[in-house]
Amino acid sequence: MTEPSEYAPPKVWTWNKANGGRFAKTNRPVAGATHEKQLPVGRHPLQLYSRGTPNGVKVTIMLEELLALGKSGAEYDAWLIDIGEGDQFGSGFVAVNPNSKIPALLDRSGAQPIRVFESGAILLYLAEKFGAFLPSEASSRAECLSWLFWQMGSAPYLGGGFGHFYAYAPTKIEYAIDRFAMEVKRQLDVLDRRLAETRYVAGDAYTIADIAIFPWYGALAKGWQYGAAEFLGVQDYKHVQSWADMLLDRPAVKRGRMVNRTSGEPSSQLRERHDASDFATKTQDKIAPAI
Ligand SMILES: N[C@@H](CCC(=O)N[C@@H](CS)C(=O)NCC(=O)O)C(=O)O
Repeated sequence: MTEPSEYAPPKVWTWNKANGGRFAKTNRPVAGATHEKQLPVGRHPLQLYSRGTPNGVKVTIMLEELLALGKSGAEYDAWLIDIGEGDQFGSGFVAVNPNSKIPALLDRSGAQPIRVFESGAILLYLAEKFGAFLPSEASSRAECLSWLFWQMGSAPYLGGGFGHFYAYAPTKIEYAIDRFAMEVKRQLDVLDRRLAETRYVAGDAYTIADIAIFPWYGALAKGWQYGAAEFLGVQDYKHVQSWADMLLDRPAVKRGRMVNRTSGEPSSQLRERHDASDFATKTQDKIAPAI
């Protein structure tokens, strides 16, 4: 083990902006809006304010799956929220999500707009609204919700714990990386053992549990997260690998992964989505071709 730090916490913590590391520009110890800014509103019933991160992609996959099922009420405008520039602290965004994090959804299909924040709550809201991807029979429903909430409780250890200390922290702290690598490998094993027994996470049917888990643990298995594929030995989780490949074959998953994406191949980035035809005409390679 490397030398422990000499740091001794003071009696009372104070906000030292210079210590904020990679996210210093936006991280704050207080909530609320920093500036007045209204959100744009498009023509569809559902307005999504998001970005193509794992939490954002859960919702765009769900919406594309609903549309693929023929649920036309799931038509949506996906607006890009630049969380690196602090868009999540604009007054309009904070009114839709007081927690200032993407994704946030505004359902304008009824007499009064309904706001929904937290990706798990958004998946559940959409599943109930459209009667899809959530079993109605009690035991299958319980299994689906158990895995949905497993994801919501587990991913912060993967992202905020492992990903942060392995990829983003200004210094490599062995204790922190060890602690969270162990937990993430345990989580991958939980999922791998489950997927050895069942085709989808909650059983025979594809559900919001798969839609929630894939953008985090499928992406980790495919080596897209934190440059940590070899470090975590992700190839060893064979059932997670084949489940992720199966989901990746779904056209709605392919489309959902493109929405609000701002990095990677220009042809894979549909920064805003306002119409189904945008996938063919508005990706970055088409609207901002390289010179
Ligand atoms: N539990 C929340 C987490 C959302 C979240 O952490 N969003 C991140 C991007 S993936 C974000 O908006 N970060 C901006 C910030 O923290 O200021 C959910 O699942 O919706």
